Amino acid sequence: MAVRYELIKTCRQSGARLGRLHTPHGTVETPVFMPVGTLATVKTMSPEELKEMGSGIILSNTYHLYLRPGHEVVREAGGLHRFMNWDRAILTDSGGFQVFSLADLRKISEEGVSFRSHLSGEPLFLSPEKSMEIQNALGADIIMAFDECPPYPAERDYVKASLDRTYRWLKRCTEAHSRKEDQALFGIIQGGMYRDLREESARLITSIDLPGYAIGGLSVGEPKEKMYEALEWTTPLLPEEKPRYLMGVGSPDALVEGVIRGVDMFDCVLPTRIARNGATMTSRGRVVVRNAKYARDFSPLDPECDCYTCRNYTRAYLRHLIKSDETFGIRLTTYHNLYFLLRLKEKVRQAIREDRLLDFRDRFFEEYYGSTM
Ligand code: PRF
Ligand code: ZN
Repeated sequence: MAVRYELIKTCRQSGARLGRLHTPHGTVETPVFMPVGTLATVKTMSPEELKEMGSGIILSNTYHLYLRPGHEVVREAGGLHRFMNWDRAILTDSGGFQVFSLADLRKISEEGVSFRSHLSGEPLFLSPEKSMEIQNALGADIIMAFDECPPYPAERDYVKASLDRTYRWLKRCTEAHSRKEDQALFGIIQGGMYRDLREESARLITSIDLPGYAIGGLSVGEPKEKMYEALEWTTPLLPEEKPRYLMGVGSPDALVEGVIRGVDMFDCVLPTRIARNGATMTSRGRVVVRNAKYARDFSPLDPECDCYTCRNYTRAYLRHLIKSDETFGIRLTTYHNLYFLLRLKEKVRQAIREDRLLDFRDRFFEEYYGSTM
């Protein structure tokens, strides 16, 4: 098998899992946060910087790379790892989600999704087979099934039809996947916010033996509490010996609450996206460095952080750069935000090791959400 999950221990206080994910491009400790590199780059970060901050796996996107530069170009380059000079692990999403959030004039049928490129307007088509062809050409260590993620809220009948289709599409993905020896295909559980449908989807998807399973369709606009509830319905139905990936979720609270509910892998554009507006996550909560109150603040962004940004620059300087639209400012806030979430995951793993993740959560939330800076 291309990817193997090793469960090391579960936290006696919370039930959270500590593990290792062995991939053809190295081993990552879980729970893990995966920075998002949609267009074959984690915006403004070099691979060296990502490694320096301790990132062992990043996410990239089928939909975007299919549109530009095209998967054939990446194949000719020798695959995504060579193309972007990243020799650690990569996971690619299938396009099933992005085509619904980004493409124009989408039309869904049993065969797949026809749409127009949001870049050129060109008519295109994605299906389970096409997504596998593209992801096999990109060559990521983990590839995702082509699924349908219903919006929130959605009618029960629609969610039911969509989870059934996602299951039929998964079977087509397993047939079309041509690199099983070095690429691990993960199935995706849907089912919206309906408990019985979540359970049904979990049963269907896990009836197919795969190296890992993802939980999709969450963080699509529902209240946080509903997301945690849906997680509680789903993770107990997943096999213990396989990794669980919660797709597109990565706020600090969800990173901790998700782990407590049995999740091993997370990705989110949040740290890189908000960094571009000068918004940062620090040990005492959100700091929007763009704000006027930091104009003469010559203290580090986060006094408790030892990242490159916090060791060398002040809030006043960051504010000046961000306000002046200087790329270096974005690089510095991006570096810090990714470092913050990677460190958070490291602290979570240490708390699991020491059977005190619930205590850690309470302290962390008090410090992050309970006080203002
Ligand atoms: N499916 C896929 N990718 C995703 C999602 C999904 O449901 C989500 C939902 N949060 C994010 N990314 N394929
Ligand atoms: Zn920092």
